[in-house]
Amino acid sequence: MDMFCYQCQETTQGKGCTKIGVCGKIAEVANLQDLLIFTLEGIAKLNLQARKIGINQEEADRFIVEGLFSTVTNVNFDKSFFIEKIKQAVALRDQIKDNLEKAGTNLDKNDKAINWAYQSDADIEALAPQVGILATRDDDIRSLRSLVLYGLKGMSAYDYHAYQLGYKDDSIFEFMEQALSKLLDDTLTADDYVTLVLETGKWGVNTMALLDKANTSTYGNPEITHVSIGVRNNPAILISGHDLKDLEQLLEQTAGSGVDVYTHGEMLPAQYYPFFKKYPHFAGNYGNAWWMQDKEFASFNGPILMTTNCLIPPKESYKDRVYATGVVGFPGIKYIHEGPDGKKDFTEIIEHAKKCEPPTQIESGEIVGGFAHNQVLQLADQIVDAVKSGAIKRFIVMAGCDGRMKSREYYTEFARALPKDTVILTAGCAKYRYNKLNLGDINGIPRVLDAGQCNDSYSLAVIALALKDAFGLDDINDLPISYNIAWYEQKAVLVLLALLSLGVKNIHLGPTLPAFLSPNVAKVLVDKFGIASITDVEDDMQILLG
Ligand code: FSO
Ligand code: SF4
Repeated sequence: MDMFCYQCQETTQGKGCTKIGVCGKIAEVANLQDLLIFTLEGIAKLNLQARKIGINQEEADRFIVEGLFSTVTNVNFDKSFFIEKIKQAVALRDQIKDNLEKAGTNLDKNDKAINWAYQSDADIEALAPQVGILATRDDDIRSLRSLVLYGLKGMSAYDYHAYQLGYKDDSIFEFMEQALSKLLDDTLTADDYVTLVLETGKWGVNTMALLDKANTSTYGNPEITHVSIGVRNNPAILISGHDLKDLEQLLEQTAGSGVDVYTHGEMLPAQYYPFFKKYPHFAGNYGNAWWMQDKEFASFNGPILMTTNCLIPPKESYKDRVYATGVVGFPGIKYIHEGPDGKKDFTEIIEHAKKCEPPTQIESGEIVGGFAHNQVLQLADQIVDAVKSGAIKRFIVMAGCDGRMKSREYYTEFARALPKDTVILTAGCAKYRYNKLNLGDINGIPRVLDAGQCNDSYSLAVIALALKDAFGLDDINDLPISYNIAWYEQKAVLVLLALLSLGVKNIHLGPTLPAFLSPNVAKVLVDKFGIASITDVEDDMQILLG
């Protein structure tokens, strides 16, 4: 069976995965994800009409967000999950349709997204390969639609986390529905889609701001924190992904059990929140970025809870220790459901941990983080003085993702080669390429300032805007800040669009430009925003440091 997916940086030959994903996603799952999105586009159209007459369903908003999130790279690999989700989507869509018809709305009988039906699973599987991104024939329109769709996927992840903590903004749902419905509108021109791309970035900023508010209101403002990267001698659970609410419940339920909890990958920044410091069994961070999990999960010895991406197909040696929750899935691994009260019962994982050996030590020492906007703004005077005195010549934003490709060693070399009067601002799992290099500090300010998870790239924008004011500048691009961003999956696409919408220019993007940029769309990004791909460390040092 064929498939087509080019949504992440590691896509086959920099063009597209057509037989199986480099990530391990099989063709059937890729196609079912496309059909789920097609059906969500139908729901979006209908719910927009329902909004106009005041009968929109919040259930649909939430369903769209969860559905989109489940199709992000390395979230869910489970065919049965997608068949079930598609069936639920059709049922929900038809229910909104009924309500609209009862209210006297005339619906388009020829619109496949709102009318397709199935008798059996075979019908679903037959339609799935026909509705992917290749159904858009024009290269440039397809490219722009991809940018919007992947931006929306990133947005769904951040909105989902905010929602889990009880924070929602109906205007974000409405924007997502408008944007999704426009992906099927053949009357729109390339210019219309360029506008939509930038709007997606603007709503990306709003969504990240909402999540920032949800996180900091619930767990306090991240603060400078030294995190142990060694191990203790107790059995333990490793928690990965981005969901802080899952972490809270796990810490609460493991308290006093004799089982420690460690973070992995993108869960590391949870250590920076005051709220989580009250748990003495919150033992530290184990390992590195997502792609090293096949070795690190094996040596951890205890169970692992994946709350979001990035999951890689688990090896048999540790598969029975991997648990999924939320929108994560992989055939054959155990799943922890959320109860109707929003609570999850982690007893099974805790009992499992008690039977396991303590983690095998792979590193020792500690790393420092917690430089989100509130903490950095407390240091603002010190930072402004250091810039004025020339002690800090430049900041380099190196946020984004890490990945498997050998070419990503560039980021370690780049960080190492940066002059001693520069400071790296980071967020996301990209940090693991240089956060253990001991790059020192400048007058007490560490040379790697980690703001948090990829969504905390928002913090970096807040910091840049505050520095702009502190220096009395009119243009964010006049700051001594350069951008050398690494991307991998669709949240990074949203972060990129968010930065563009804030007017940030001359972003360097790597290790390769997205396969979904057509030559013309890439040209717009280059001409309008000065986007460039990375070259080599020496040349980029010249370009980015001037
Ligand atoms: Fe990384 Fe994966 Fe956070 Fe992504 S763990 S790659 S951009 O999911 O979301 O930074
Ligand atoms: Fe390929 Fe990336 Fe899509 Fe996986 S997510 S199938 S690696 S393009």
